[in-house]
Amino acid sequence: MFGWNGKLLHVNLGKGKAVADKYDAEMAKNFLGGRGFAAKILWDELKPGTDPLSPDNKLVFAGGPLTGFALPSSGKLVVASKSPLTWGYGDGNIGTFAAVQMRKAGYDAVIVEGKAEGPVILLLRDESAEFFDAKDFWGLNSFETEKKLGDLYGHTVGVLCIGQGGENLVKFANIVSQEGRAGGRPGMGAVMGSKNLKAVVFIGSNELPVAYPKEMKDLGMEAYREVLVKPNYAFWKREGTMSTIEWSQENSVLPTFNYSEGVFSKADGIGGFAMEKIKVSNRGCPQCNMTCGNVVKDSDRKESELDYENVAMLGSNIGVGKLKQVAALNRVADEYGLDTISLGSVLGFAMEASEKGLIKEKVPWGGFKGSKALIKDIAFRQGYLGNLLADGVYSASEELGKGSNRWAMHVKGLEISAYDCHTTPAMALAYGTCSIGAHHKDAWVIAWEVKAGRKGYTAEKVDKVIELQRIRGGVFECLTVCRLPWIEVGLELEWYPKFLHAATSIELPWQTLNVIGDRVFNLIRAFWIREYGKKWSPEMDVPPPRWFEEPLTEGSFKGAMLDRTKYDAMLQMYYQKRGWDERGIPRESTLTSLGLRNAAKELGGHVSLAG
Ligand code: PTT
Ligand code: SF4
Repeated sequence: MFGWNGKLLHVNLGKGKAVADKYDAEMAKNFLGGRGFAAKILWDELKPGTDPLSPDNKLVFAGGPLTGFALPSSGKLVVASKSPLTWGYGDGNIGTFAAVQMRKAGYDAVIVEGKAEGPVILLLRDESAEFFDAKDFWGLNSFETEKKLGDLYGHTVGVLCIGQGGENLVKFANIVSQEGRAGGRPGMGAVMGSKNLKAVVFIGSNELPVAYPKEMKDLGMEAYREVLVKPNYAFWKREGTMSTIEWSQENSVLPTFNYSEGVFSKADGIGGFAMEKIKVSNRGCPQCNMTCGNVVKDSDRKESELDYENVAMLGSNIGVGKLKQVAALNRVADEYGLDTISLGSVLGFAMEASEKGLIKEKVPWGGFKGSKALIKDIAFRQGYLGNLLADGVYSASEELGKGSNRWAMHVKGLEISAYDCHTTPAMALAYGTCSIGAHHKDAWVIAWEVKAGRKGYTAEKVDKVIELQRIRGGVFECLTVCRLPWIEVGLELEWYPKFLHAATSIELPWQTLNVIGDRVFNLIRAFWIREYGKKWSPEMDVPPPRWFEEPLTEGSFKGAMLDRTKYDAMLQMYYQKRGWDERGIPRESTLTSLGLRNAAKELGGHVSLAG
């Protein structure tokens, strides 16, 4: 095989053993890598009903056939597991040297299972796997952990680690790398913590197997050049994702006060232009010439790397209007290894609960010091409120009751990323049907919808959501390369089959890639249904009641909200186009036509499948 290493590594922490397995070309061609491999491995190897925080759960690190080559933005890694937050499929995509080093060590994926007796660090150096006592590391934050490991092994090795959030099993703890890259929103850091795994260090020294080395070199150089000459490149380097704050504010979709509004009176203070004034440098993922991490000095004079989602969720959504303070909250989230989106959501939920008198703790909107203290309580599961919020917003609303589920902002248990959807039905559908719960990664349809017109609940919108789910949630997640060169500066999609051909010698036109996207999407859907069985319902694909019941009270869309009857009709249209029945369960014929006959058989043992 070219492009792929053809090898997976199974690591059992309980036994202190690592075993390499070969996989066949069929798996490579059918699932590509990254999310595709993770979904296939978790489907095949995980027993339904497994407790996500038990030793039986598996944590997958997976690259794709382009990962690590000198191609635009190819230093990404999928981290996946059964999620402790949602009890469904969970994953994230992290830019890290670990991606490159893992592939150079000879593996396309590493699967970690079992639980070490005490804190452990896993060192994967080419073919060897070593397990180190991590007692001296346990309790360190993610920055301290990386620094200490860097001092030991060099600062260019690949490190994935957890902070105290993961150690204390906060259900939205994520995995951190390179001081500010973070991935695995649905609690992949907690899964790592439950296994007593503080960090994984990857060191690889092999050449990646490439089918056509010269073609690969030339294409890479050409594509990097192409990125540099795109008209939006210079502005992207200045602001990265941060200009989305101004865009969201202008279009009334900036999550504000726990998603009750779409505009924030202090948005100017936290936007891209405000960020430019305090920016000190750019950081980025390996193999990337778009380096979009905006580093600023926060109010504690520490460095903090800002992105749109971090700033909207820890800014407007909780009423904080000073960027340096937002940056300080973002920095502690990175140190503890907590997902900033879920964190901003649970903080907003607590502020609203406090305002409504549902909890005795005082948590005022916009309170910076209080928020910082509460984040620490969450990371260490301290006190009633810290512990309550550490389980995520769904769980907190179940515990509090009193109608708080109407404004607990999640889908399937995963907190919603930073777009208010009172006025955007297609984006609401994208959240409703995303394969990990409410995330924008599969279909960031809102930019298109705002231009195309927000009002309708149309077939065209359903088609657009599916098209984006194929490309973004399917192909980019399986190739495991960053999608931003395409979305943000316009590197044409036609480059990717060419990259694949140079790496693997296989011709996979977009039509075939889209089928792979659908295969993976359906397998992940099957995973959710297998887990939930008879408890599965289309309600799980519906965003929270707030957007259907409480109209916006400010901005140019004052009075607007979603229509539940129309949303339900659009959801049924979506199911039909996907080849799913009215419950949202893939039909047997759909799974079979995607080459998932065995999955259909297995799923049929859990729920009845329509033909
Ligand atoms: C992603 C989610 C996002 S999406 C952001 S900001 W974004 C938040 N970043 C966090 C952070 O930082 N620290 C923290 N403690 N928690 C955070 N949670 C949030 O996580 C990220 C970039 C971004 S920045 C985006 S959109 C794109 N995402 C990609 C993707 O999903 N797939 C892909 N093929 N390419 C992508 N490119 C872009 O990557 P999750 P990163 Mg991320 C500080 O992790 O779980 O996927 O959730 O990984 O290396 O930081 O790159 O406006
Ligand atoms: Fe990483 Fe940004 Fe480059 Fe994507 S564009 S690879 S997120 S630095």
